[in-house]
Amino acid sequence: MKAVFTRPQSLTETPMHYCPGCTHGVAHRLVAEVLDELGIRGRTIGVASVGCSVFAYNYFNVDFQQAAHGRAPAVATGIKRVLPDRVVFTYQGDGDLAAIGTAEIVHAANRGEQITVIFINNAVYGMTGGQMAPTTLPGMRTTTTPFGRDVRVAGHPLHVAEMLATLKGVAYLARVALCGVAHITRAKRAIRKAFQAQLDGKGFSLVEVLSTCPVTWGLSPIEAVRWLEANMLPAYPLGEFVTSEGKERL
Ligand SMILES: Cc1ncc(C[n+]2csc(CCOP(=O)(O)OP(=O)(O)O)c2C)c(N)n1
Ligand code: SF4
Repeated sequence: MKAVFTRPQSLTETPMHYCPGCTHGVAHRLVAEVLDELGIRGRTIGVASVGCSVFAYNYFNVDFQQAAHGRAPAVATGIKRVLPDRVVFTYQGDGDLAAIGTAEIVHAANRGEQITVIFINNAVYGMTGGQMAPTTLPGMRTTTTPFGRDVRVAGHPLHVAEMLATLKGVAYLARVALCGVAHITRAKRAIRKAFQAQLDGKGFSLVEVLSTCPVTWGLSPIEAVRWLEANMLPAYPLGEFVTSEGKERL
């Protein structure tokens, strides 16, 4: 019988703990498929952040290091500098990367560290109950903005991809979304290019992945995907912001 669906070698058989409909699992699978296809599983080291993806080390079948909240790019920098022949990536949520770890990500990108960052933007702090994150949309209700995010009080959403795209150390940078097959296919292509940039020694690479958090958004999995399409896509334009070839289509 022809196998049409198999588990990537770069994922363990551990059942994931994510809530139904959460796209963390989709993002994990895309990263794992890319590691398999590039043939780099045996020399890849992941760095897990704090947040819902804290247990990523249980799911990826590669060596993993846990970092304190926001510090994953600094830990990844150390690993890569000591072991330059390894492929090093971080997997971070928006609370982790864009709030507590803002300094780490900016400086790692600016230094052009040869690491790859998978940045999950689900517009909230998922693990701790759905508080406002830097990426929360204006007017969006969260547990700390129960009447909707008021930008006069809470500031404007942070556009991480656009912000980091201005830095010279960045070799590849894209924003993708996990809503629908076409978007997921493009997301995988971007993740592959990000790892390839590291393999080619070109510098820092990052893929911002617009993701769902159905539980803290208070929506069903399908409603959450539609909400992402209707609200996050207009606020966070997709595409490649930095490539070695200049701007191009995914
Ligand atoms: C230094 C530090 N500050 C705060 C926390 C509490 N904390 C754990 S997870 C989390 C939110 C993570 O949210 P995000 O990074 O958006 O990831 P998600 O859970 O949405 O995937 C917070 C604030 C912590 N563990 N360590
Ligand atoms: S709380 Fe949100 S981000 Fe965390 S596992 Fe559940 S759906 Fe996913």
